[in-house]
Amino acid sequence: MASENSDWSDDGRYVAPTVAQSVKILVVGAFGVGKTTLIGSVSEIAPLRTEETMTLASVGVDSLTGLDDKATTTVAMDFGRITVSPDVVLYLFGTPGQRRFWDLWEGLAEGAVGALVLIDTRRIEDSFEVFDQLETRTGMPFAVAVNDFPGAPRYGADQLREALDLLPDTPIVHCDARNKESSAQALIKLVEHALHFPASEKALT
Ligand SMILES: Nc1nc2c(ncn2[C@@H]2O[C@H](COP(=O)(O)OP(=O)(O)O)[C@@H](O)[C@H]2O)c(=O)[nH]1
Ligand SMILES: [Mg+2]
Repeated sequence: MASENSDWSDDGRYVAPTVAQSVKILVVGAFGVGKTTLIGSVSEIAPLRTEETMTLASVGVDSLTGLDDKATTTVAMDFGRITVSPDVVLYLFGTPGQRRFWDLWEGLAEGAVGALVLIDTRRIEDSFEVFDQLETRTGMPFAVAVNDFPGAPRYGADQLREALDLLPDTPIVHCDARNKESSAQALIKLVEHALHFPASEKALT
């Protein structure tokens, strides 16, 4: 029975009855750029995380520079959900950027309308393989979200576009992955872009 305090609005367990469209989104990026943080801050359901305490074995494989308090690394993926308008719900799949997880992308990319690529300007080069993977293996539309870490160099959109070799229409937004509103805006930018992405480009995959 519909009431002001219906189950879905109370605790976020259920999708609102007005939701007509489910959109699958990937949240990708190099190690430590804030994927788990972003999904955790926007998700209206308790995010599903598959993180394990980093062992000595991964030290040296996953660069920890600038991430002194990061003690976990995502071994498989994060999952979350956000209702962005009365009729649209986004399902978020956070995917590890490290090359050794690329096979995971194959299945996760299926049916996804686009990807939000998080970057940390202190370590832009760590993102190159993620862009490479997106462009050569999935071909899906993406938007770039610069997660503004304190003390990270601030670059203009033109500088980033050049450094990352992005197409002129690829959106670049700034966000604070810890902030729900800011993270939601980045996701909305991606969805808007993905919906306008020409079908001919999608077919190039
Ligand atoms: N200052 C700041 N720290 C952040 C931000 N986003 C993430 N972090 C921290 O950076 C570290 C890496 O974030 P995490 O979400 O685990 O990265 P992931 O490997 O991409 O999932 C964690 O310690 C976060 O608390 C941010 O926007 N600002
Ligand atoms: Mg993570």
